[in-house]
Amino acid sequence: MAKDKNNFDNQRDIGVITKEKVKVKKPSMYAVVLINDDYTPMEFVIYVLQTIFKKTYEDAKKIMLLVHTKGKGICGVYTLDIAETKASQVIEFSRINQHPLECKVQKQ
Ligand code: TYC
Repeated sequence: MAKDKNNFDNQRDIGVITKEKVKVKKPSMYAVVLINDDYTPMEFVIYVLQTIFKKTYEDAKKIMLLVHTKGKGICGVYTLDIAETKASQVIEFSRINQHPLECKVQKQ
């Protein structure tokens, strides 16, 4: 094998050294926005925030009151599939319990 003084095999080690640049994009994030209404009981909204959005009672109450006074509010930010699943769970659970609670998914 023909090697030079640096132990480099001139016959075989030919070609272009390339450096692969792997680009990893962060996924787009989506907020689940809760909408106020005049009929859904406050305790029901708190329960929804605790069970579907894993909030503590105190945080759930704060979010509920914010939505109640401001008209809407973010209950969590997730990737699209998770945000859509949580929004569907809110609607389904509310309808089962005959409440008109609404929420929507909003791109961040
Ligand atoms: N406004 C409701 C009431 O007074 C409570 C409520 C809060 C409803 C937040 C919906 O997303 C909501 N009972």
